[in-house]
Amino acid sequence: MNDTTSNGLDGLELDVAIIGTGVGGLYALHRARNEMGLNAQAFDDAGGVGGTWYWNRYPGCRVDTESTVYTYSFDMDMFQNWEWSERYAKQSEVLNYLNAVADKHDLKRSINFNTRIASMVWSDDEGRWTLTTKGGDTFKAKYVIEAVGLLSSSYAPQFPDQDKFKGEVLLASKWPEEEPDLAGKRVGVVGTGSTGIQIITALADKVGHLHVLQRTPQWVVPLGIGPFPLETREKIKKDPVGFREWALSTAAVFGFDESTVSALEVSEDERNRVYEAAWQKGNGFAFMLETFSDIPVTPEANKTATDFIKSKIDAIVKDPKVAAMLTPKDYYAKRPLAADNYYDTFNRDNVTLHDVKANPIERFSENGLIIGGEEVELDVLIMATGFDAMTGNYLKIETIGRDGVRLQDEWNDGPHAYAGMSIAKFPNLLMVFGPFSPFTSQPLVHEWQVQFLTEMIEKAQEGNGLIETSLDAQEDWVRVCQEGMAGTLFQVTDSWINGANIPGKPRTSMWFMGGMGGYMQEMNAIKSDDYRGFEIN
Ligand code: NA7
Repeated sequence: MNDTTSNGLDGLELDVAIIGTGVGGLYALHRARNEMGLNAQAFDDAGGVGGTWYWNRYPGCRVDTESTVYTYSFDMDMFQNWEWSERYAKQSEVLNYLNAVADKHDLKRSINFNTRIASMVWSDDEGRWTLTTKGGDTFKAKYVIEAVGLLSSSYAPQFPDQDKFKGEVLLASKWPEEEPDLAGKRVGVVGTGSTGIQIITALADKVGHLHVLQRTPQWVVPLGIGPFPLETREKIKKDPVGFREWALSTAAVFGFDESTVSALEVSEDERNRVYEAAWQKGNGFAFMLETFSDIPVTPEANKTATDFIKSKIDAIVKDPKVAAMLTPKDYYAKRPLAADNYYDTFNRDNVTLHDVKANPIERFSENGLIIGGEEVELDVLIMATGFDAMTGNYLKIETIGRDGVRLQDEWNDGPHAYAGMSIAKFPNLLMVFGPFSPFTSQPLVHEWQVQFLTEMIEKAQEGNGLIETSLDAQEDWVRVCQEGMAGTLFQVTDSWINGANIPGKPRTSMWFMGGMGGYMQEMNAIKSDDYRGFEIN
């Protein structure tokens, strides 16, 4: 529903334009308009708030991070009293929550939905950005906050002859609002990342036959779906501020303390006891980070985890050939995956696993797909093929900074940014969870960054209204981040974390690896040092 006609925005003059109304954008709007009294307006391509939770409504979609840390804390009353029904909220519940926040703080009257920002150009003379919508409207803003999403620029490879296919092709990340009826149908799923495994486990007992089209298997552990733990609710109700402080003090902000024990310093029995307990409890991030400290860092430690998961695959999957196909050959160092009963799903008679690396998807036929020369008949094909992560949405907007510099050229060899929030040569342009942000869960971190960057706007408003980033500070930040990532197995294992999932995308590091604690410490030092690396006047 992208608008290509005027949105009635021509001539608008704003203090702050916010692009995106997901978790980061909504809070940025609240801060700028409600708390700082600025003339702020937000813009979203979607027909409602929610960002990634607006678009990703595919079967089985839910957070796989504890709901507790999927909550804003700026509204302490909501933080303390919001009653999540499940340990991992379903997409509909997250969307309801974000709508409830937007309604309570009366945000929607300052949002233009169905409005895509196509370009923005900085003028030094005016000290303003000129933004143009896809519909051709042009307006100005002193500051732009891009809250465009880490994982929201969909990637959907095209297979030849799609026009010949009589069935339907659905993209998981742009799922139709009206739920398609898949009951009894022959359904194919391309992709076995976080999205694919949620769809596969949700649909296996609902469709006629499920064809899983797997290119690369991934290590999957149980999620532990269940009601929201009462004990946690009590803790939050009793001391919400303390709970938030604790969550932010952990390295990755996933709602648990990361382990400080090496997998290699304990006995095999102890290691297996720890892995078994984590397997029973569920949660992919906890399996990787709460069990031992060095799984994503040391190949030998990593192997202890993959040996354990492999033993589970072999025990659960009845057909040894299928078990072998499901067993990854690379490190457990992609974004960790979790879904309940994932491996059991492949024991079902109505589920067939295809290895589309060995037998590639060649093209569509009228009745399905030709895979390795054979026709697989399908009524529906679901593409769960991921995202152009981190940089994708920034690069979709033609962004011209000082002296005609194009963002697309500046990021040709990979992104360059300072503190995950700003870019040299692009004054007054601020990002929520931009490149080189901390490698963490997002909502509480978005909130922390929005607080930081809106305080910079506050300071600029007291002066000439200009926020700039030093090129030297930016390149130092990038170097430190790259060095941090180089010491991990994430960098050498193909995934969206390093850009390897998109053909032609430069493989690069895009993260601050010092944990949230390290990030806050660094950012607080930057602030006390008169916003070192930024020039605010
Ligand atoms: P991911 O994790 O990038 O997974 C995408 C999947 O799609 C992955 O299994 C890919 O296989 C597969 N893929 C991509 N292109 C093709 C083609 N051409 N043929 C066959 N298979 C293909 O994306 P998700 O949406 O699952 O998750 C992204 C994040 O969103 C997730 O981590 C959460 O944080 C939210 P490959 O591994 O490249 O061989």
